[in-house]
Amino acid sequence: MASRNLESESESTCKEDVDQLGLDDVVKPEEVNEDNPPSKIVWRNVVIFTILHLAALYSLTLIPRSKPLTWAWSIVYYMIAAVGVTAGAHRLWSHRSYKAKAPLRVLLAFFQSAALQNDIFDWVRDHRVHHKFSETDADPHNATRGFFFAHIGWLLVKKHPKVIAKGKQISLKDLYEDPVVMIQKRFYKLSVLLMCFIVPTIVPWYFWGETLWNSFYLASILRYTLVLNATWLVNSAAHMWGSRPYDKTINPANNLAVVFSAAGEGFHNYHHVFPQDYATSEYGLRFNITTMFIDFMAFLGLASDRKVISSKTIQMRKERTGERSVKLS
Ligand code: ST9
Ligand code: ZN
Ligand code: ZN
Repeated sequence: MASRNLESESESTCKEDVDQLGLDDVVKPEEVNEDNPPSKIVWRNVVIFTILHLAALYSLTLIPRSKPLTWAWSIVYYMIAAVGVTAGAHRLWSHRSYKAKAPLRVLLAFFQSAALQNDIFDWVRDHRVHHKFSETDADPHNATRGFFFAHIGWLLVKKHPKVIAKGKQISLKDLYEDPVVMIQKRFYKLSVLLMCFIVPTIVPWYFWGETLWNSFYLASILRYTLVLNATWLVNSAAHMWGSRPYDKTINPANNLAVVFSAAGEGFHNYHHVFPQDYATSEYGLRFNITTMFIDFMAFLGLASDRKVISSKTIQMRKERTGERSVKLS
């Protein structure tokens, strides 16, 4: 775990506690919101997501009829896709909270394709807009429009024009300059076919004789649907329920259930206050599989420059704006 000690020389400290992407400088709703145009439903997506969730329910009936190794593989593959989103699309590419060498970036791009959540480029663009314009019309999954909209509803309707207008103001230069991101974008459909559907289905069939039917429904469909919902919970549940130790004036909250389901990404009050911290949490490795993964990659020499917020800055912020804030005398 990278040190939060002010004396540490290897990682960033108090003076670098400012997010260079400017995502901790949040725009207020009154600066963005206007009369809401009615949302236009995209029926194609409604049909696809309905079928997907029905298929996931059907997959549950196959669990007693499949091999335990297939269950284990589905869980492992859940983690692979999760890490592609958390360590890859989120902490590396959206927030640049650490640096990754080319082999790790390639691995994370493949893992991110296993999650089928749009390519890295689109994912990062929407996520940066989410941080900068949080809880406004320009926030793609604006949680002030309710749990359903923040969870899945935003993928079932046309985007609010403000999302696209404000999104054009966000700098994406670093993404254009990263060949791994641009190549993944170019071959995204192929990589999804391979990583989200073919690889998870073939492995149990080839290595331990599982039926292709069971493999497909458990390791691909059920696993994909669960990863999707765990990710969406960060946008919905963790923008509504939980504690706000760092800033009680914002909606994002620390939600322990989401911490567990989303590989350590549920410390969302912390994350919106300090988006540049590679651990997305004050508590380092605790409950944080993604931070463990990044630390392991640093141990292998594939990750470096893990940014952490100093304990002093965290404490000062807690006292100034946290839920149980204590005024300094
Ligand atoms: C999915 C994403 O599920 C999930 C992301 C969740 C993020 C969570 C973050 C939480 C923190 C991290 C925690 C991780 C935890 C992980 C745990 C894991 C266990 N700025 O999009 P279009 C342009 S995806 C600027 O068609 P419509 C765009 O380039 C699921 N510009 O908008 C285009 O321009 P051009 C699978 C933007 O027509 C034009 O606008 N994917 C922006 O309104 C139109 O773009 C799907 O199901 C922007 N922000 O359609 C696909 N956005 O024409 C779902 C867009 O020039 N998406 N533009 O090319 C869609 O079908 C459509 O996007 C739509 C909107 C219907 C939703
Ligand atoms: Zn958020
Ligand atoms: Zn973020």
